[in-house]
Amino acid sequence: MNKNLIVGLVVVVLVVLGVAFFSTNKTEAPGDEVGTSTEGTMMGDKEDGAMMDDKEKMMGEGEMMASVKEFTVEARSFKFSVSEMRVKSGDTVRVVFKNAEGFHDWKLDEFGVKTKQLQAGQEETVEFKVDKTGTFEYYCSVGQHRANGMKGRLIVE
Ligand SMILES: [Cu+2]
Repeated sequence: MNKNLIVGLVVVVLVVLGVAFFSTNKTEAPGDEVGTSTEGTMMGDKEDGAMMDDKEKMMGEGEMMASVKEFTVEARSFKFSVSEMRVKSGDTVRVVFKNAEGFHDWKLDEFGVKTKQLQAGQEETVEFKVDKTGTFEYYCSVGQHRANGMKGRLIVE
């Protein structure tokens, strides 16, 4: 009888403890979930932060790449005032072409740019983006002007 009573008590105690443990676990469980989701949010924030950093870096590089290089080229018979232009790939090149004397134009085949053929005193501005590296020759396409020295080099690095 005593044994059974003790076993009974132990069972009751175990059940009570079990219920207490279960309910404690139950109340802790939501806390754990909150903790996990908070971690998740924090990780999410970190990822967002990293992505923003990357975007900022890309924008920074983009801004550096997207600079406009302007050259004023004066034409005379038979030469250009600028015989060499150095730019970086990705740059936008702006050529302010001023014809000081004679009848001339400014042409660059590889990038498909050219001014109209201008009378003395006229000027025209052309703008183009360079997306390939190399050395390209610009020239005057009037008559034999190119052969006579009206040419120059655009160097894209
Ligand atoms: Cu010319």
